[in-house]
Amino acid sequence: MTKTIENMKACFMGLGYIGLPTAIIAAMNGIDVTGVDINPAVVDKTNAGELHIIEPGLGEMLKKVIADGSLHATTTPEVSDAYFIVVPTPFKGNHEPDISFVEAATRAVVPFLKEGDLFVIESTSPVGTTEKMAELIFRLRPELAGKIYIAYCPERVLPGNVIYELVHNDRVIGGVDEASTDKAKAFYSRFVKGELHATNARTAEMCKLTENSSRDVQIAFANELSFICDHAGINVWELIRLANKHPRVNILQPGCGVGGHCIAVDPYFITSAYPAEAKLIADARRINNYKADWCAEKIINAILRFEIEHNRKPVVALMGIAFKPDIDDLRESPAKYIISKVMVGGNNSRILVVEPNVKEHQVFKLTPYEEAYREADIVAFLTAHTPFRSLEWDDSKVILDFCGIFKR
Ligand code: SAJ
Repeated sequence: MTKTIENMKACFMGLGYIGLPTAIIAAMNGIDVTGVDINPAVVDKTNAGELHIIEPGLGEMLKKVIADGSLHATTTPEVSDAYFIVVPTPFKGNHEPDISFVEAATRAVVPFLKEGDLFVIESTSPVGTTEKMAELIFRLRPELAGKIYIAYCPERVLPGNVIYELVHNDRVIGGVDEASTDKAKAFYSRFVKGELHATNARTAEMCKLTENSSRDVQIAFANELSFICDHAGINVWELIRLANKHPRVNILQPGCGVGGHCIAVDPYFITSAYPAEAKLIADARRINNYKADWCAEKIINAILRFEIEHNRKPVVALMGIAFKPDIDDLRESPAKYIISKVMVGGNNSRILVVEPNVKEHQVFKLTPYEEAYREADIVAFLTAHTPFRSLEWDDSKVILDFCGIFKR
């Protein structure tokens, strides 16, 4: 006999930035949760009630679900009624998606599957992945064909606001058949207050890729405007502010490029599969990647010009390493890429690297932001961290404001 949703046991494969918070929220809602991660350090830390990721408010929730036994972590799956694949899907050198983690996690749960179980992929995946994993499951366990429920349900949460968004965002759920969609909807309705929109697995997979590609294209438009305005002698920030006064125009903000693990990655899952059709999406990727090189070149040129004009090397402040404002996540950051390029091309100038959201960095020696701003001849703003906005414009410095701190 299959269990009802009320007394379900769930197994989350992957305790990262999405898997861990989802496992915690499920456990908070009366589900008996096993959290699985291949990294024993993550498992030990989680069982000790300590967060290995940074997410406001989540630490107390983890302590509670560990203390009351509704969540425990392990390195191998356990018999459950529902399995969730929440592992990374990076891309390979040629921008082809790498679904090997999804496949490995699927293979790991296959021996535990039994009639009536639910199997859901949350990892961002190329179109067709859920069907592929269904084929894999039935190849290894043919007796389960037609007897388990398989669906795709992408996450949409914004790091930093995960607890709220996991509960309140609408979600798209696509099963390999209607019964699977219904079963997955019943599970998510235990803790999601947003609407649950039913579709098929391929559409749900494409929906996730579409959301992040849409944002990438919109940011590329803003970055392209920044190139045009630089040539035309127009303040791009003022331009966008004014254009956005139109009731049907909503342009995003230029920056020093697009970073993180989602927006700079997911569009490739479309362009690699549909190269003939996905022209605009591919161009947006190129524009947003080029923006970081363009910023690095601007800084290096400013350094060389300063040397010629002042007959000495400038002090250069590079403000922000994180991939977006007010977070401490430095991975896949265009700012970090720019800093590395300037370190190489900056003609041995003294370079002060600033990142107020982290205490120390393995490679860069960090300088407090006010001190760096005071000492520098050239200041490049790479990430729009809130504290930078308290600095005052200084005419004696060369200021390269790539992320709109002063909007001048
Ligand atoms: N950025 C700009 N200009 C803007 C907005 C963002 O240059 O106007 C840059 C940021 O600085 C950053 C990059 O884009 O480098 C991405 O930041 P983000 O805040 O747009 O997105 P992420 O990567 O933190 O999270 C996105 C979200 N997706 C969408 O907004 C469509 C989130 O909802 C997803 O859950 C997440 O990707 C994911 O995991 O896929």
